[in-house]
Amino acid sequence: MSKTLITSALPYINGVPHLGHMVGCLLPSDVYARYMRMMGNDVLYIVGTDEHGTTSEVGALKAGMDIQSYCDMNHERHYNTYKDFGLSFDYFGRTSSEQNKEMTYHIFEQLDKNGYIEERTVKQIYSIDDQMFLADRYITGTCPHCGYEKARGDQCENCTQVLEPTDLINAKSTISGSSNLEVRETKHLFLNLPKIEPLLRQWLITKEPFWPEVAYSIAQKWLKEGLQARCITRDLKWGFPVNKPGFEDKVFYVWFDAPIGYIGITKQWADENPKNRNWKDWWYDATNVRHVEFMGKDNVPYHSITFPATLLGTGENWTQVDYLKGVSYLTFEGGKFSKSENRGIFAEDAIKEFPADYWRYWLMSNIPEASDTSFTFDLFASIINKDLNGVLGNFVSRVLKMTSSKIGNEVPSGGNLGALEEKLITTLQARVNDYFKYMNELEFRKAFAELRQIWVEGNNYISEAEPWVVIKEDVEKASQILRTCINLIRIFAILSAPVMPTTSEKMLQKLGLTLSDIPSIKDFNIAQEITAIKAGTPFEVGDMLFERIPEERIAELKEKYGASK
Ligand code: B3M
Ligand code: ZN
Repeated sequence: MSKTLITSALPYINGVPHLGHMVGCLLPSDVYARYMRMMGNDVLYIVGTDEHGTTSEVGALKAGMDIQSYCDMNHERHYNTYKDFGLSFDYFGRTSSEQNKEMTYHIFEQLDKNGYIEERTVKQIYSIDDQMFLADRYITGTCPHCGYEKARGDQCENCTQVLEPTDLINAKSTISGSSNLEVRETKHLFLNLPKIEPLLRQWLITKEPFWPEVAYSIAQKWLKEGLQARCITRDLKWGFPVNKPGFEDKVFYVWFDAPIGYIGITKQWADENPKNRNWKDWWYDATNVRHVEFMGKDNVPYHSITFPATLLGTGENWTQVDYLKGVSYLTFEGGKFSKSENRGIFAEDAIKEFPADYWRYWLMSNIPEASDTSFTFDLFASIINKDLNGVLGNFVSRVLKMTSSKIGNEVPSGGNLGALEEKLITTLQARVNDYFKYMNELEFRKAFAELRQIWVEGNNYISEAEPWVVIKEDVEKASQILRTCINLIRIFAILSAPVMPTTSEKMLQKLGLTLSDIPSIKDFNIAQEITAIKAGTPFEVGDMLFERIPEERIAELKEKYGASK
């Protein structure tokens, strides 16, 4: 069985996840993990919180908590939110774990031993009013490359250029707003990227045909502009103390230990069950592992350049990323999500408004793949109403209600499949093949457009077959049509499971089935699946799968979440 290692970018512990985060890495990684499991692969799906850095220090300060309790509390909060969204990770860990410390130390030692670490005295920005060295992202100013005025000290989100804080023009502290900053000298450790570059180029060439454009082009842009050594230590208290004499009072930079966190978290997972699990099977001298990473596009440079270079520099055989799914930005009603301005819908609130599957389906079928996409409540409601309630929900309730009232609450017997069903089988098989093809290629928009078409085929079939007319003259034939439709419900449930796991269970439940009864979908053969449920099987009509979102509700939501701000 081939092994698929799936990782989602690790959300910052202090951040409040909004729909953009959900669609940028968490949801697509889950959908893919579910799909790959159903395809019969051995899947390990890892997520967790990214806990170090000044963002956490500042977050704890604002919350009036010590940093450890602050992280413990927020870790729990992230975990619950993602569980509510139906994420099926195998382990949800933390970058601050002992296991990650061990990994970080080991990797650093190898890099140092191989001559890829250098000491440099650097000038760093010290905020006199805040009484601290300012972490990169707590300094904003004008980007020297594109002139964007709100560039952060670590990266310009406008042109994605990675920056050093001293590059910024008119810098100020975002903690206090003070521009009373001075440059002080301090000694730091640097990862010598130019020295690793030849290895990196060699490695990257092997990825070209497999990476989506958005990821590959960002990596290439970086290489073209020339790599520079990156500082991997910070003058902070919160983080892993540097394991090198003379640097013990510094900590590793959050972006050094965060991606190592994928490995550290895997070790957390393995440590919970050491008999059956071995982190090395996935990460170290591992064979037959395909590693797929999911992230927002601003994270691409770290995952396509810095982290691979870090691993290459160890000289050891670490599992590298095979496919990097970089996702563009989701905007909110054409603007930015902002917690402080109460603008946009955040994951914790979203789930109180509608069930997870509504969000999962909307977000995945509108995922910003080629370019940025805007979430609007109008679009959201229209898709829920048309695709989910209209196409899928109505088909299910119409079929079950009709069968129940005309024939009874058991799958009807009678009649063999005819020409219309042959046509249905051919059309559906072609669509299913395309759906799987797009899922394999991680082309989610195309995949879910195809899934929708699959549901539409069900509606087309019942309209053409007209069981309500046929039944007046030929009960046998009408029974066969309805039995076929009930089998379509099962097929739709299975195919929808990666994106709408709860709805899928609900659909199967109506037929006395559950997802765990479904064998691998690897060779999904419609001709066989269409007769899988036999005559005589009891079913329940039950509730409607979805609720229509009325106009008034849309207006209410827009108001509540600052859509017109
Ligand atoms: N925490 C950035 C982010 O959440 C960062 C990702 C780390 S992935 C190893 O966007
Ligand atoms: Zn810029």
